Amino acid sequence: MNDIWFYENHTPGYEVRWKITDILHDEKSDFQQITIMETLELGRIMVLDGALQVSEKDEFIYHEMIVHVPLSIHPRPQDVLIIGGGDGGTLREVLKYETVKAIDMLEIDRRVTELSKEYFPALASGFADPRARVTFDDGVKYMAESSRLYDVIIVDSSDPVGPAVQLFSREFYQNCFARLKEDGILVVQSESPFFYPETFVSTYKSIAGIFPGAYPYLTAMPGYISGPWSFTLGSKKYDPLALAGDREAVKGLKYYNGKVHQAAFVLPQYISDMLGQ
Ligand code: SPD
Repeated sequence: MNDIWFYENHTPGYEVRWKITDILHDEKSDFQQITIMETLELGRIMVLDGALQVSEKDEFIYHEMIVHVPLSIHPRPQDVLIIGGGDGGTLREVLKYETVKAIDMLEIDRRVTELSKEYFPALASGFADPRARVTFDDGVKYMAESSRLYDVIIVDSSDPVGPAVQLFSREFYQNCFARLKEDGILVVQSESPFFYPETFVSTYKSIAGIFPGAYPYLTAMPGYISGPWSFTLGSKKYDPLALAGDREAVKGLKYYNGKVHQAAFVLPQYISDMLGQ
């Protein structure tokens, strides 16, 4: 194990490597290759089909930003749906809201959750909570067939390849809109605007074509591709910059706060230009 590296290939001209100190698990599930490794820099990581999904060291940034932005905008989130998010990090953060009564989670790959429970107990701590109802099935099918309504829908997907492709489709976002209450909020992870502008722009345009308000926001994820990482929020009613809830209500966060919330919606000019703003 002296000189083993995990290479993440991003584009034909760009790859990143992380020094591996141990390979803990490697399997082909029904949906994807799942690898769990110890790294020198990021601690323990989970990799799906060669793409880093979570690391012990930086997962708090992604999970706090995908959850606390929409849940701070909604004045009283009670029913929340998570599509994907099998590692449990998003669920863990949603459970911090006392107003939330029920969380449905649709994860396509049962093995991601089973392995997270085994290797990432800090991420998977929410699965035992009675408010969490976890179903291992196709989130796209669920959105097309369900009649349940939600206050907030969070799409915590992997990249738009393999099992996650349909989670980036206009039809899927249309079904999300239909499953939200009249003041509901959708948030999706929408990739790197710098390296994957097509995905970022098409996600924004799809959501902007369906919701009264579409709002991209940014963070920086050290373990992902470099530069900003984006999320896109679709809102039926609320302005994301006019926080209705108590933005400091959730204590003990490591990344998100009210100022980060406001700043995240400020887009650099090259990103605004992509969106025609
Ligand atoms: N390039 C990797 C993007 C992964 C986004 N999803 C992460 C899931 C964490 N719960």
